[in-house]
Amino acid sequence: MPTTKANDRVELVFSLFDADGNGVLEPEDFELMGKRVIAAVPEAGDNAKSGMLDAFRGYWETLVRELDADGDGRISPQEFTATVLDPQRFDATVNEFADALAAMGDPDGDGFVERPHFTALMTAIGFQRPNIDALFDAFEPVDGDRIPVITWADGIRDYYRPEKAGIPGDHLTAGTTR
Ligand SMILES: [Ca+2]
Ligand SMILES: [Ca+2]
Repeated sequence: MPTTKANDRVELVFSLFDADGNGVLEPEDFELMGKRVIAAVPEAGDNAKSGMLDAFRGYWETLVRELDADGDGRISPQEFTATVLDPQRFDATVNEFADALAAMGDPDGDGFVERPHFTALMTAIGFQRPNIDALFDAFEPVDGDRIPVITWADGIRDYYRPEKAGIPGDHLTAGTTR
């Protein structure tokens, strides 16, 4: 069974992915969020930016293929909850997304994500500042207030694992649900 924490994490993701706030996920949400996210790190390379947009589109395509139970071309909150029941269907998509987002956070390509880039990207996705700060701290930043790219990418993957609780990503849901 998914942990309560995993359910909280998925509920939060739904509310953020619904970028236009109309209560359902559609392709427009993913275009909107993709544009916001690439605007958050203007100095990122063109490859990182196009990879990020592709990852958002790929995310949507996987969601609608796997979860649109009533076939209306949109994902309702109820349809979305199935992501935690059968997560392996989303592994490849989450991997691509995690790598694309982490790459956006490392525009100089040194293998580390500095706090200002992390904060800008997570703010663009829609997370709240105290949660973002707590998550970055939980990743145990090293010299220069930065974290390895892989730490963040792995953290994103863990976020979607239904069996996980007590992970850094739980800092993102603190104070946002119930
Ligand atoms: Ca929407
Ligand atoms: Ca639907």
